[in-house]
Amino acid sequence: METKGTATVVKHTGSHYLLSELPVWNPFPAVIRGKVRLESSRATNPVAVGDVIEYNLPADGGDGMATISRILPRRNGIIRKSTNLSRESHIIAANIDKVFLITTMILPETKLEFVDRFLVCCEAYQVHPVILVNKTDLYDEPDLQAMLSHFIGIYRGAGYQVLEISVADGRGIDEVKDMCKDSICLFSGASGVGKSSLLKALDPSLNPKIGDISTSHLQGKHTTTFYEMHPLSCGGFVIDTPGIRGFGLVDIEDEELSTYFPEMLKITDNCRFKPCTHTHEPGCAVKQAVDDGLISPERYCSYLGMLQEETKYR
Ligand SMILES: Nc1nc2c(ncn2[C@@H]2O[C@H](COP(=O)(O)OP(=O)(O)OP(=O)(O)O)[C@@H](O)[C@H]2O)c(=O)[nH]1
Ligand SMILES: [Mg+2]
Ligand SMILES: [Zn+2]
Repeated sequence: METKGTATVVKHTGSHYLLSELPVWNPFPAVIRGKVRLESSRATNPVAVGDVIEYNLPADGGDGMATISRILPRRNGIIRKSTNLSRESHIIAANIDKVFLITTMILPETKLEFVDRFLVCCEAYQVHPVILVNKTDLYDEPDLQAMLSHFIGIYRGAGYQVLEISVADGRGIDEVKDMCKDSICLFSGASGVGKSSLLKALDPSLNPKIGDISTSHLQGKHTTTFYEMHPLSCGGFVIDTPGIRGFGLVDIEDEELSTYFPEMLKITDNCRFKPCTHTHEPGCAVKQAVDDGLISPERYCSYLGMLQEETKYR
């Protein structure tokens, strides 16, 4: 007799998966035999960490490995294009309660365009983002302080939650712990920003691999290479991910793009033309808000960049 069950994918390493019957932590291996695909998906990896799946487990012999037989409908999913030019998309994770975008002002420097693209994807896929600025122990110099307050001003101004933390001196760690409780969270950001270090700070009994910063490139070394979920002793689950380099936008139409900028969405009803691309149209409320200093020029600039790129690659 076969056993059947429902479990969550907690790790994905190429062809193999680890499953656990959350909220119980009992990881066991599984494979996919044949095709298990979500309808209408162009994804290169059809099953992602966080997916809730049905599995079969043979009672006698075989390799004793569970087989994933069905993916249950997703609540949400973080998807990105493998490369800018590619039509293929890649599902990073599914059924996420909260995404922490971990950023740093230096070692490495997080670019605003990167943050904006990431946030657009969160909005598009209906995942709640929280921005963490890590390594605040390093920002004593006045120009770094200025950079930090500029950064925080932009994203709080756009309506996002931004928290200053330091794994090195413990600042903000308890707040992050509280936010992780009773939920499935995902850590994302460039290599070297401290995703795995933060995980370890939240639960010292965990032992994720932690890298260092390359002295020549001042960037991380892509230490974490798998998508993996970890149970926190304080409650909740965190998915640690490999550092991401770039972030292509998937399937977002020009007219739709500004709806993923919350500060633009709020006032777009006031534009004279509907729909309005907020580029050349007279009577545009968004352009007016940029002129009036109510929308940050950096965010607007990122918006224009994304519009252009979408056109270029379509
Ligand atoms: N000064 C300082 N260094 C930190 C802090 N947090 C992490 N680091 C250092 O940053 C380096 C990279 O940390 P990781 O945790 O491996 O970074 P990651 O984001 O997981 O990187 P990838 O796995 O490559 O994506 C390590 O040398 C950490 O010790 C911090 O708050 N302050
Ligand atoms: Mg890591
Ligand atoms: Zn407009």
